[in-house]
Amino acid sequence: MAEFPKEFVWGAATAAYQIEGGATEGGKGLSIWDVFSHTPGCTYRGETGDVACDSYHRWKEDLALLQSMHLKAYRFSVAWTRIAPNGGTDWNEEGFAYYDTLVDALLEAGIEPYVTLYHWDLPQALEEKGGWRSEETARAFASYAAKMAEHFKGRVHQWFTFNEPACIVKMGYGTGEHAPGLKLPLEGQFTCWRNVIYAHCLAAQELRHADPENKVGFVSTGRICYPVSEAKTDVDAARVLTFACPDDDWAFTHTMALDPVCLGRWPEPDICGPRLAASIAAVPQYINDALPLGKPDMVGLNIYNAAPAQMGENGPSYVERPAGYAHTAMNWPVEPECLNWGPRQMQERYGLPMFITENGLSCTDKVYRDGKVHDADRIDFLARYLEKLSEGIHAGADVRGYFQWSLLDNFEWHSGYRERFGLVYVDYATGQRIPKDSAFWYGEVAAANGQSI
Ligand code: IFM
Repeated sequence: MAEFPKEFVWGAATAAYQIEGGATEGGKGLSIWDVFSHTPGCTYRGETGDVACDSYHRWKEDLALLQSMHLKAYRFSVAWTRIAPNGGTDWNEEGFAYYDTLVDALLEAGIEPYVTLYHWDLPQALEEKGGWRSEETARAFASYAAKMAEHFKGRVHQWFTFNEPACIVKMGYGTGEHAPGLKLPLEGQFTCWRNVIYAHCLAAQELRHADPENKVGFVSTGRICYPVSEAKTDVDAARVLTFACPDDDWAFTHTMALDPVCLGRWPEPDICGPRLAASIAAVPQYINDALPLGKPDMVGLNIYNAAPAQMGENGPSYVERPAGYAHTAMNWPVEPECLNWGPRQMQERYGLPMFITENGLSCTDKVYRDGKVHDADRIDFLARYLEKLSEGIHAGADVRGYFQWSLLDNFEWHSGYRERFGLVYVDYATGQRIPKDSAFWYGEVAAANGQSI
């Protein structure tokens, strides 16, 4: 049994490059993902987002799906290159027109748009001038945010600036698994990091300036550790491991994303590795001065799993999962406690309203002989996770809403179309959408504000 606050927001999430297609239509410019996915060897089977779910043309079907699930909120991202094809201030009217139509139709249907301004598809023209290695990109992002806020004033009030700096920086500029595919040392990655944070702060100021009613959010992902027992020692151990930022594992932490924007300062040196601490100490003063501008009205948390932890003889330590532990098609562990302890730990440290901006799983979904998609694994996963989220809320975490990742099966970055995360199955050959069993189930959950779980 799960219980959620009365005004709890139930939604689903997507991102532009993963669903839209229309890669060269409507005056859109090239993004780093257009270039990266077309570079041999960079994605699974060379797959690209050129067509993806074709939502650029089929968005009405997607809207109907949201309505059929009784969802009152849709988190989607805007392709920066539709609005500013070269990343500058040559605005593209056709790009605005596409999102105008979508936003107006959502509002008409009583579905609130939660707009993410950056879900990884940097204009290639900006990458060629240094990408996130350059502060100019932060300033370009702020101009884009200002223009978006002005254009959508009165229609969009919920804005997330960035989705997951960990993936933008670590995977894009560290391991090179994501666009633009660079492999910089820690110091170079940190320059990108601080520029993303700076961009958020400048953009937050623009969004608020355009309309004081705008709510500004920032979406983080990273390591969460949960205690193996309620004992205070284990609870403390899990918290320490969640927020630690060692040199070999600092990017996938909520600390590095949320301390600067929520607390207006970087993590303390004693929880950072020495190279990271040195990079933090060298941040230019004007960036540090801008941090307080970035304080979000809502913290977005993308939470998929967590690691068990305890207080060992030598201090906080990880606990090995049992043999044969449950995992998803993508091999991510199934760990419902993440939605209980994650938000509680974030509540303690940041004390701000939160949204679960992503949660879900990939399954080996297929169309059965009866023409339906029976994804019992997804239903079981979501029920377990939502029960734990409800527990976390009752324990004091101020979580205002939940966005399922994802509305549709879509282009899963370097994994191409191999992973299916959707509530709705997409036949990529035809674009046909088939709501999975979980879509019907989630629709009932949303309609009953979680009480059907
Ligand atoms: O598909 C991604 C999304 O773009 C960002 N968060 C994680 C999802 C699943 O990998």
